[in-house]
Amino acid sequence: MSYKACLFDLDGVLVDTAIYHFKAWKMLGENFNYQLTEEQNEQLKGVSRVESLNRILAWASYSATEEQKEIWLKEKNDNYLSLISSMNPAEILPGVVDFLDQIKENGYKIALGSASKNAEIILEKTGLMPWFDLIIDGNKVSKSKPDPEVFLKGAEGLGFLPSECIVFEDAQAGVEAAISGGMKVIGIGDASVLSDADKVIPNFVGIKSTDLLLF
Ligand code: B16
Ligand code: MG
Repeated sequence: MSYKACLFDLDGVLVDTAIYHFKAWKMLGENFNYQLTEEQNEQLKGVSRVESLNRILAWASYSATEEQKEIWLKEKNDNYLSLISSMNPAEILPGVVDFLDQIKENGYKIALGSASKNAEIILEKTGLMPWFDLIIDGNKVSKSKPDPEVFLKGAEGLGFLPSECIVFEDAQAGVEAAISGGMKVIGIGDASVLSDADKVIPNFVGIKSTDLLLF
């Protein structure tokens, strides 16, 4: 298959913002005396903000009104925004810039497919924006991963069939989204967690655009 486009998840693939999400959710948990663990935070990767809050409240066995949830969603995001306010290009994950340079030079189109509503801020702060032909983020979709909407909109927006796109994802929900969208998916991280992906690589170090022909 000759691929025409690469669709990248953001958090955990291009930058590591999971640590900031974790800190911001932990701060929020103090409101209802709940201590979020790192293992639980793993299960929030790729999951939307609303769904993340619902999961945390369920773990805490805390039932909140819709009004209270709105207040807490804003509070969590305010905490998160202040934590990411000093992000910079040094926080781009290893090998990413070299790989983006190579695929751009070789004519592949590049899109973002992220659940985050803060994706554009992060791309600006880290200087990653110029590589992207299209941004599909949490503001542009109504269904979150594992629904394939974010990646299908990416393929359609670039003018390609799903089968012409390769998705790079670090979360199980995102891997499922790519598969149900009919796309090839490369997992970034731990092969035992991302076992449904077509291939798993630990990161982009040493990955070349010619590897796209082998995936
Ligand atoms: P926000 P991704 C996801 O981004 C994160 O992995 C997930 O932890 C977060 O809850 C979600 O974005 C929503 O983020 O609160 O910034 O809208 O991995 O899909 O790039
Ligand atoms: Mg991710």
